[in-house]
Amino acid sequence: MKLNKEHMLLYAVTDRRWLDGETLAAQVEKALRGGVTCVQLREKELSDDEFLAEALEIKEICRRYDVPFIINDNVDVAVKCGADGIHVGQSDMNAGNLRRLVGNDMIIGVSAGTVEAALEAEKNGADYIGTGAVFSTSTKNDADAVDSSTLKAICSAVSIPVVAIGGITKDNIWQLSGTGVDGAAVISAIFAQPDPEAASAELLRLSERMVK
Ligand code: TZP
Ligand code: MG
Repeated sequence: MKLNKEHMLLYAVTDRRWLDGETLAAQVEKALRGGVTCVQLREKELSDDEFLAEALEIKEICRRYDVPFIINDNVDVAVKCGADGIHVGQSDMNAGNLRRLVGNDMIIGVSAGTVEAALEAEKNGADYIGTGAVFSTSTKNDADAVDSSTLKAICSAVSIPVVAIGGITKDNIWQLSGTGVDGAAVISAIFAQPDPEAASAELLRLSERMVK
């Protein structure tokens, strides 16, 4: 699947801490019904076998909605499950080495918190940049802050799409207006909500307004 900037509008990153008896696949499907435009499967605790089994299941759901399915960090799982893409952080493999491993068809996303890191990722073949934390968040304890002027500078420096992440909610997403971002990536604003479908639908509407 070829990535375009509309895929960044509402980018759902999974987290199993709020499953509450449900499966992650069921929650992801609710988010898709609400209109999320990209899904990243982010697993920090599963074994590779468990990660792969889950990836295969959720990939099929994303296919039905024609939404890109991205794997966080794990190249092996991304290749084996036939994901549309892989997302890596600064401490993971660099985009150039990753590109050589996964070939030209896979979408590569890179987290970058500075203009230099974003330009480097773009030069190395990244398809989009994820940047944050743009607001404070308790979902990821070690997230560095990216202030609004850095966010703007990153968006103007690169020509690939940029998605903001970190603490974004329906109440503060409007504050990203004018920064140049192509959308919002969220975890808790969808997966910690009692109704992930309704939360996604509302966030999508707000994100469309924000990027205008
Ligand atoms: N990277 C930077 S902040 C963050 C990640 C994965 C957590 C985002 O979670 P939330 O709940 O949307 O703040
Ligand atoms: Mg990582």
